[in-house]
Amino acid sequence: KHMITTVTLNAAIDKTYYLPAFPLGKMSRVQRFNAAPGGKGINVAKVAAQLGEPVTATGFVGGMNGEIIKQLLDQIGIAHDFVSVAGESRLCLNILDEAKGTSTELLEQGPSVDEGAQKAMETKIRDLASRSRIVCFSGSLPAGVPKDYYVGLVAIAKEAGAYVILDASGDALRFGLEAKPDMIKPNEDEVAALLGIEVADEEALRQAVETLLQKYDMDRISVSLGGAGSMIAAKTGCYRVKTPKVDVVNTVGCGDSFVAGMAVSLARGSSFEDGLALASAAGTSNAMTDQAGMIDPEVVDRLRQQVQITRL
Ligand code: TA6
Repeated sequence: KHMITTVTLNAAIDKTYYLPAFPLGKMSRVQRFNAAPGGKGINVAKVAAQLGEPVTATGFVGGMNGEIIKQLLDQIGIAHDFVSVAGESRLCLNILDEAKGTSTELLEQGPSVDEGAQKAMETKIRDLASRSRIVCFSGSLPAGVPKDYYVGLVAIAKEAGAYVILDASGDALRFGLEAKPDMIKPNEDEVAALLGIEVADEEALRQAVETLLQKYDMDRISVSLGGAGSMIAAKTGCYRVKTPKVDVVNTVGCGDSFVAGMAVSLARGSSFEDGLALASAAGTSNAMTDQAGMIDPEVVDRLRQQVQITRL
């Protein structure tokens, strides 16, 4: 079994507007836009598929937007197995101001998920995880589910024998940690918040991630440092990863692309360092494209050879 399953509890249509300028309080006509199936887990699925690994996307979808999300996934050949809910899946809008190079995200709340659907998801995860090597849970929790909803789902996936990646933030991450996922991808602020400390510099960050890793008996913790690369703690030590400088077009979805690279390398049984290079290259390649969850496999191949990994 080497399939990857991605879980997006609040699936979305990611709509990107490309504007030469974005004057606030003024009317703009949108000449160029793109609509894609999105939400963090679906972005992970798209990038894993582009890297050539079999993947199944699950999560909650609802209404016409839910139908569109499934159709868009069909069009790009990604297998999916969602739980349907009442209400309408959300639209996540990313407005790229091409002059300023800024990205403004407007994320709808999405549908509320009732108890019946919550239970149905537990059954779905049990089934998919038993056939998967890796299960990635990504993104915020939808309305209607308890704050600790990830705890039960992560536990089910682990019991079924899958390697579990949890990419969430705030309470969803804090509670989810109790089920001891194998990997998490918090940012610096989240690391500080989880431990209730301040993280002033990279040395403090190293100590903090190592503490977290031991506390929850995890396999690895990756902390993105944006254009400066990332830091990753694993059982064998802590590493600083530097990625090559590139022309950044759109950073939305870089974290998801990193997770996808990690999941692919774990599914393939690659070495730790090769996996780290692939994940970092996938994240960087995503930043060079104008769509979230989009990479260029040839660029990834070139970049992964330029990723520098130093043991701290
Ligand atoms: O990581 C980027 C992104 O996937 C956007 O494309 C958008 O769909 C958003 O995240 C959703 O994040 P959330 O945490 O609310 O699921």
